[in-house]
Amino acid sequence: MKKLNTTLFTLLTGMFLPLATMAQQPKAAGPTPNKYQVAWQKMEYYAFIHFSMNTFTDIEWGYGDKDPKLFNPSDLDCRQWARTAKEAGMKGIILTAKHHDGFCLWPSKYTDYSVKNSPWKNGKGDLVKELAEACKEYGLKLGIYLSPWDRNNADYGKPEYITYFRNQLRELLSNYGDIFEVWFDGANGGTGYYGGARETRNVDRKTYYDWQNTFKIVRELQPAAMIFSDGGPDVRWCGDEEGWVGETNWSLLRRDEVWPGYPNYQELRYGHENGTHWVPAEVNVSMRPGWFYHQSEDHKVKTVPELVDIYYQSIGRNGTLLINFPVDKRGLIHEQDAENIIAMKKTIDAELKENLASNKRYMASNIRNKSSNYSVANAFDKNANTYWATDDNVRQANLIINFGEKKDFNRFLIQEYTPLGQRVKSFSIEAKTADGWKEIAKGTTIGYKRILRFPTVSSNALRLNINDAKACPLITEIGVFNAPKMLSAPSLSRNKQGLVTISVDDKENKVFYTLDGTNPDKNNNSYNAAFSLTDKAVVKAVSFDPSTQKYSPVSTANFDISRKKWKLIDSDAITSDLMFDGNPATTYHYEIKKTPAEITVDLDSVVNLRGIKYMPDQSRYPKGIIFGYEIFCSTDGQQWKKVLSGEFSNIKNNPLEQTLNFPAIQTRYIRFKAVSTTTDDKELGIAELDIITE
Ligand code: FUL
Ligand code: CA
Repeated sequence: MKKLNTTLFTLLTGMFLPLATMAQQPKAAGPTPNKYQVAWQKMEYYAFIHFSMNTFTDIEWGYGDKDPKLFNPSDLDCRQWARTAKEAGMKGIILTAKHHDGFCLWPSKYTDYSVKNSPWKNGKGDLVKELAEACKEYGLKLGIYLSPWDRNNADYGKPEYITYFRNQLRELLSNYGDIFEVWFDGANGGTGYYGGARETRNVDRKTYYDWQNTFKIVRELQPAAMIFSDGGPDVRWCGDEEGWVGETNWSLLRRDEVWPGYPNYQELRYGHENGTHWVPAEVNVSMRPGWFYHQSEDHKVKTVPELVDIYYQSIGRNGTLLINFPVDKRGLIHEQDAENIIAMKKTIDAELKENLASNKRYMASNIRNKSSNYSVANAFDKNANTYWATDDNVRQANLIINFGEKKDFNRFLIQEYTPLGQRVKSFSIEAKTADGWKEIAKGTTIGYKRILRFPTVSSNALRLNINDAKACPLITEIGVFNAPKMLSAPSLSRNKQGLVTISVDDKENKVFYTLDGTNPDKNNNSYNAAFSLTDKAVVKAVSFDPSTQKYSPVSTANFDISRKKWKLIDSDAITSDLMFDGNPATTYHYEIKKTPAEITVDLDSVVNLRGIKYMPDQSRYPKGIIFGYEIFCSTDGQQWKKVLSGEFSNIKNNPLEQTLNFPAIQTRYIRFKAVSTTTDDKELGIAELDIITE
């Protein structure tokens, strides 16, 4: 009997204890992620590869008519892609198995328009397979991009194409192991080759693809895979291709209102607060302006500070980050792209290295049922399954972290326990000062992860205020960090008026400069505001972190005589000053009235000229780049002397600033003749024009 009693007791408590804790457990609030979405979000950061026929034809959107023989990488190495992604801290790679031009990187049974008719590996290659193997070797997951739009296929626009599309989807989801994400682009329909028809085919983006039945194929063959499109169903587009998602970012969406090609796509940047489904945002952005490789963009690889901003504007705003590598004609990630992305990863690791808030004294305004199951310590234990929670009725709460001594900090990281929904609508953080609590920064939504950046604060304590929430807040992780200052070389520019501006990436650093050619340090001129420099001078500048006494690399600018009084002759365009403003991003567009076009500049006084600097239009689709040129000089604007002629040999592929040198000549007027241009635009696009004097 006694035995039975104990057994009964154990049985009963065994039944009731979990029930008792369960009763305390918060209920889900609104839509919640499924377990695959939870696992996917933890990947945070993965690579995109755009590589296909377009790589060889130097375009972004292939028409679908190019010969498969053009696809011929010389040194293709998927292991180099995987190694780079791994070193950059990424967790997977998504490949453009088929882009809009319809060319397939795997030997699809259903078309001849694929690698099997290319010279690469004598038509025996399978790029999806090679990448799948490389990913496996490096412990990365594989995803595929299969463009719904197919500008090669003769049936595009007809019902038959849907069968073709689904057959290809089946091939990709059956033969290459686990697929973590299937990427369906929103660009659909338009002009194309279409098996030779060469016409425009528009489709009803909402109905043509019968998406629901296409999604079923993914569920059947790869149940764990995320389906990406403008409106999910599992992952949504972030609404831009620049590398950011809204500061307010709900992982919720009124999903039934959105479809691939959705016109109000800007909403996707913020999600829908009253969304009906869990559809988190993914931020897709390329290392370069284009998605595909173009040699002409070799000098436009995103810099480390730009990539760091992208990190905070995506992962730091409740998004995942999908960074694209435009693999080059060799079949490799370009060295510069690899270097910058790895440096970005190292920078972020250093910025978020030591959590100053762990193992400190905490005090919360409310703890759920006063239970240790929901204690504040749960928000500092690095365990994604435990969290600090409040009582159900709470919508405002605060938590104080007492550092025990003065600490410097400039980053705040916070995560919600999203398996029970996204709740917080507004929060702020404060630092304790001699005059009480002072606000440092604030935010709206949190979600899976939110990171705030702010100027360095020195304080003994930090207070987090949850100011509004849809339901009681559940906070799974909090971090406070002191990111080291970014010490990248300053950038220097001088405008037409002769004002020199020195800018640095980290505004908390000090800047020092010299005008005599020596390397600057903290004993030299300290830069506080733009200064006037009308003479010819070499300006050298450094950025300096007072807390570590470290310097950035030195930047040097050779400014010649000021362009203040320069005038463009034969043109009344005020915008001509755009080529004298020291800003590469602004361009003067000179309308070509007669060919060859020429522009004449009056320097206002006679100088001893020995060179010219010309920077073509730096925009993504530059206009009127000068190829063949002639330079003339004159002291009176009547008598001209030709001083140089030639070609800017690689300017189309590499549109950098060009420098021309010639024996010194006295001149007041310069005539720059465009003997030929790289395209037959009706204008010349000149970003900057400058001179070199003796
Ligand atoms: C876009 C496409 O049209 C681009 O070519 C690229 O694939 C990008 C990721 O998505 O919508
Ligand atoms: Ca300019």
